[in-house]
Amino acid sequence: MFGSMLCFLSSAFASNPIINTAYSADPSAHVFNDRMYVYASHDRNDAQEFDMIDYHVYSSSDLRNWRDHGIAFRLADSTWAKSHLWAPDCAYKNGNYYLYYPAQDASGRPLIGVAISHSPSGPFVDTKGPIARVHGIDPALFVDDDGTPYLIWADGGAKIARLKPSMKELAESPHMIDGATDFFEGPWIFHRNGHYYLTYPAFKAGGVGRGGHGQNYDYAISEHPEGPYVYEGPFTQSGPGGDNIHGSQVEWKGKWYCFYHDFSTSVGHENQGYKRAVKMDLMDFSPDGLIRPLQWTTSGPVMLHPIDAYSRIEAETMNRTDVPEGDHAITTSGDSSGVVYLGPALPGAWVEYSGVDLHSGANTFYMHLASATGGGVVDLYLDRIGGPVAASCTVRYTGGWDRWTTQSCATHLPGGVHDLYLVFRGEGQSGLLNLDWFRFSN
Ligand code: FUB
Repeated sequence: MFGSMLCFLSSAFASNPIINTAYSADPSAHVFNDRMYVYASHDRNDAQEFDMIDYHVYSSSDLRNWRDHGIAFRLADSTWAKSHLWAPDCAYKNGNYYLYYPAQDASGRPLIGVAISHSPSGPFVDTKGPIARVHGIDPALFVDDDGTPYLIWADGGAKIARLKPSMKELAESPHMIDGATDFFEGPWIFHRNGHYYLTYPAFKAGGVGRGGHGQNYDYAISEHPEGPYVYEGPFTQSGPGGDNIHGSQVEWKGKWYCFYHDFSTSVGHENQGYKRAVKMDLMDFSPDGLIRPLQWTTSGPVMLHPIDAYSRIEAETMNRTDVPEGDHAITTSGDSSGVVYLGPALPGAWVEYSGVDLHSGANTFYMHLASATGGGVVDLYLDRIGGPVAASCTVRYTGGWDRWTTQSCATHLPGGVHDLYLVFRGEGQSGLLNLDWFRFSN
């Protein structure tokens, strides 16, 4: 097992991709209730094309550990969509969160629907029918400082229209945005220092195509959200694995971040072109407001604050696990009551929680878990796997995969802030345990 940990160790401290429990793409990021939320496309492990069927929502308070909130909306939840749940976005208005999703209807037309929730993480309930007068894909919502909402989407160019306060109807006829030179898809608007920025994946000389030249990620600037915009050119381009790039830009606590996807975790896999990975990096602007070339990193941005080990930590809020389809990967699941948990944990799977503050030390480790098998052993490592095991906790049978119980074990962990790794050990190819949450005490 540890032989194959070597590549993991060499990338210690990495936080990109930010989503590891599944392939993901097209991140639309928003700050809601002092957390960063990401609404992303979900590329299935067995994807043969972009024929997606559901969305997960992700969020983080520290920009290092990301919570997978589970399935927030399914194709089957739509009143009209039949296939291809592509790049989504979300907006808040008057106590409701509105999920905008593009999909194909029964005739194969690309249209855009709206689903509503009282929570930014869903689940979202569909409103009847797609938005009238909108044909296209890749909806993005821009709410201006005065509260005016705009819907932007891709339909042979970047289109825009104001929305009515209902957030489900256009307040004006859609029109093409002027100045989006080389536009391909995935428009996004943000406002900074009095300027409106339109960003979008763009045609690149040589064309788009698998194994081809990929896309540029271009931008243009205007004094009004609806344009006209002045084209500025690319600030980055599609990354490892080529093909498309698509994302969003958002400010939080005085810093600007760019979310995007690449194909770095599926290079060499069958159908890699449909298996993407969401990343984020710090953005930089010149004094005159131009976007400086985006530096892709594996480290990602600085973690905003440590996690309190003495508080309940949702097991599905992690920095990393092995890449999707990796031998040591772990994913998330949800039960019928809406509880999202980590699991089933297979022997050899590992998960990393970054920046866990153990205060003066920890003498007890509590896990809220379920196991229909022997449960195996959870080994705890601090700061790296491969060094001494910090603690080993034996898990007991709980009576079933949905029989949740809290089990504890004695630990003698030092104080301070550490990266915590849980490694699952035991016999049982159908899984050792499901882990809902954990915490420590002194
Ligand atoms: O994820 C499916 C499609 O691929 C998106 O809608 C496009 O923007 C491209 O990223």
